[in-house]
Amino acid sequence: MGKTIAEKIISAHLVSGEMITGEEIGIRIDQTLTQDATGTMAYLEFESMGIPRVKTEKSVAYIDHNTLQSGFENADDHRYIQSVCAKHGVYFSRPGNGICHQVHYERFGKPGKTLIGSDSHTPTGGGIGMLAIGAGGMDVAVAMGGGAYYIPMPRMIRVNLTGELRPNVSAKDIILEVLRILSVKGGVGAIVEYAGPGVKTLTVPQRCTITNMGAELGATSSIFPSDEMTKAFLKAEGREEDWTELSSDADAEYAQEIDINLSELVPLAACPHSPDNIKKVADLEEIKVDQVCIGSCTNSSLSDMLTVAAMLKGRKIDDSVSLSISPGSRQVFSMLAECGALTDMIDAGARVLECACGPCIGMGFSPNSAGVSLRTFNRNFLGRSGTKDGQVYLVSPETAVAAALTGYITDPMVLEDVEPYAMPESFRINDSGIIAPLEGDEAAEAEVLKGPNIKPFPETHPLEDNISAEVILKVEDNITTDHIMPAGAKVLPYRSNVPKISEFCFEVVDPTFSARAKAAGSGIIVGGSNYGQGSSREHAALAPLYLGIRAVVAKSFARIHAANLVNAGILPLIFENPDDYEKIQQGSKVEMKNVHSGLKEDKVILMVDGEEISLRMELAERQKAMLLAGGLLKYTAAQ
Ligand code: MIC
Ligand code: SF4
Repeated sequence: MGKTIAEKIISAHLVSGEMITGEEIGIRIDQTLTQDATGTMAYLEFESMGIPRVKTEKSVAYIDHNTLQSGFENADDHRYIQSVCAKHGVYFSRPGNGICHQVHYERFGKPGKTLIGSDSHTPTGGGIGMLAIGAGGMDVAVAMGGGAYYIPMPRMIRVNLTGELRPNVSAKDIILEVLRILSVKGGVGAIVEYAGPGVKTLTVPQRCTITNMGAELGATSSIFPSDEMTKAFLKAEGREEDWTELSSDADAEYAQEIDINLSELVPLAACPHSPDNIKKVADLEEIKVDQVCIGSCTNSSLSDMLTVAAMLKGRKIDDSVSLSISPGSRQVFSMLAECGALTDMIDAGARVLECACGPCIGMGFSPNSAGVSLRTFNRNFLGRSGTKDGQVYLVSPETAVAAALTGYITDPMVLEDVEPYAMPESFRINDSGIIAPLEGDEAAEAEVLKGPNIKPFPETHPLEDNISAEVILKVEDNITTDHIMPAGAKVLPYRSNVPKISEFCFEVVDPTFSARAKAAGSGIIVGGSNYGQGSSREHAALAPLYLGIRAVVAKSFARIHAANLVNAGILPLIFENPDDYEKIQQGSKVEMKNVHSGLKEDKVILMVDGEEISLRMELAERQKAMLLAGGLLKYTAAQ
């Protein structure tokens, strides 16, 4: 039988398991990336393994999230990451050099290679034909140490693209259409491959917009073939030698297929507060807009920025709208400056921000009260913008500019056509924002600098045989890691300080959660389906761990979060019968006996108010051993 692109890469990197859908496989990892908000933990975890130098082909640390330095905390964390990277063989991308995913595909990504990153949008790299997967910081630490990365073998979804996008319709509209069809749960356990004649009409940056936001499908990854378009991109980046051709076999088999005719697509928007709440932009035109933000790892490439500049050129944004533009990388920024496009943006009234995540992670630029914000980003979860009642719509750069100019949500197809972007023959290459690690004695003698904000990893516990606990919180379907562990300018500086950041755990859902959990000493959380979707932040497991959470019982889990729970030694359990969700209330006292023997049968009985509820486990043998050892770090140390 023929293979899909992902199956080819997996089979070339397989170190354990069989490629049977749902079975755990271990794959060798060629490259890793971290960003600063998850990176401090990942490097503390790497240091605790006592391995002098990373064993990957390339590992890169980016500083792009916590770039607002309103106290010593973020600056201390940046200095720690820089020093630990210099010592242990990791390339360091300085603050201001750009957003990790954008810089990584520009400067480091290679078709056919495996990449894991401590950020859920790592699959962006699938746009150049990498198998790129988001993971928890601990998994990245283990991969840097040469360990394999474990996932359930994904099923394969194929999206057949035909036709060609019309003017002012964008790659963003393609992924919004996929989200409309599949929803935020539709990609769980899957790799989404893009195929068909429409593929060759899409440039690498357009492909990366699509693979980036594939994270919102819950997918393990998304991938495009590596073809002439990929070759031209790598050549323009001065890296033609990194190109290899990659495509699926004609007789490869897929679990599901979707057809999208690009010629029929129209501008779309993801309405508040979920990336799959999709409507046609043309149907939203009465809505007044307060703020427009252009950028993020989804839409900050040179092509996106040149489109934006062309639409703004010689015009002025509406007086009622505040517009921010964050170019994705120093390369993009400097090329905008060089060709004058930056001037067009500034003259039109944009506030040009640093090349960083910025407003996407609530680092400034929060909208006004109940403000409508159109963003070219990938997530619009409740409260993520920093304004709890902010109304965030996710749109293409074209739709974003149309709103900035008119003050209302406006279909860009009614505006003048934007000239299609032609990729330059060569990009401006200046890697001065990337610092290579030290070598030899210099590395061995180098000091690692830790500020007072960096606190040790919280204590994990071997799984108890009898768990008796209170239900501290009961939540609904689609709870995101932004609900569990909010980000934003106020909270992010404590990413290296779990005791402190735990005070904010579930703040948007129930501000009393943290204090109640701590007082109870031992608790469980009850969730609905797709619990833990979104960000890869392992703090969404570490904070509950610190607050005494022993298990999470849900209808279903998102992949990265479920893995993070196990890594932290917290037991994820699934209702055998989803209707039993109704039988457990917040505040109930529950008991689970003989959990250890339950591990062997993948099930356990939970007693609540004299009733028995059957729970099942979806755990690989390795994960069971990890839980018994008290999490991934203790398990790895014991090996
Ligand atoms: C996000 O987009 O939610 C983040 C912030 O990049 C996270 C990582 C984090 O929380 O630090 C992600 O996507 O994994
Ligand atoms: Fe940064 Fe936003 Fe991308 Fe996350 S989604 S990496 S916060 S730009």
